[in-house]
Amino acid sequence: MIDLYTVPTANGQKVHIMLEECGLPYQPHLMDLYGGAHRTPEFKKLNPFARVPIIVDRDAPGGDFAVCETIAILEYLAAKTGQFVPTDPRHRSEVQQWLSFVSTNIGPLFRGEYMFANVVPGKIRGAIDYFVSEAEKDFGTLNDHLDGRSYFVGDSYSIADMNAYPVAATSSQRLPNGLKPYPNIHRWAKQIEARPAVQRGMSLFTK
Ligand SMILES: N[C@@H](CCC(=O)N[C@@H](CS)C(=O)NCC(=O)O)C(=O)O
Repeated sequence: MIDLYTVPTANGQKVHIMLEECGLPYQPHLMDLYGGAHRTPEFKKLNPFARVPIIVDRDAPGGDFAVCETIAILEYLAAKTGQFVPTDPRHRSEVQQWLSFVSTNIGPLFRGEYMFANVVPGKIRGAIDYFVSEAEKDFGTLNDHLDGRSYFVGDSYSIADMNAYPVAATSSQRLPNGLKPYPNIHRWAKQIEARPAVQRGMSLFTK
């Protein structure tokens, strides 16, 4: 059994999708971030970074194993199940490159936009516009890459697609024109969205 501590944001949804896709039994726990559930000493023993999502693998060899950071969780579950990562070193590296680009470049831009639009007092227009325009540039990069492709890497659905899909489906709603300027992302996302595991993962804690 895997315990999942999460919220239904893009980061959480990436892990929900992978857990649904790989078929491991898991128990989801909704975290009250506004109430500070992720900052309690008890939770920080599991995740010193005080963020979600995280998983705790109760069946790991050697005892309970907590995995923090979204792309590390995707990699762990792929390694544990032998699914959704290519074995060829070149393709494997490409998967890692797309994981990194989406999570370490695009993710923080949406965090910046969200913070300046909703949390930092004064709604600083210049800061919001900066984060949005940088995110739009990176969506342009994703759109160019997906031209003529069914998946991010090679001919197979992988954790690179699972990591990018919630950004395309959820985060893009915060861009002024959504996915309209990005027809290749839109086409690719429609295909990913048709997967039953993706639908289950995306709906966790949203109904
Ligand atoms: N680098 C982390 C970022 C995770 C993250 O920012 N999670 C948000 C929810 S989507 C969170 O826990 N926020 C609480 C906080 O920042 O205090 C990852 O990729 O998992």
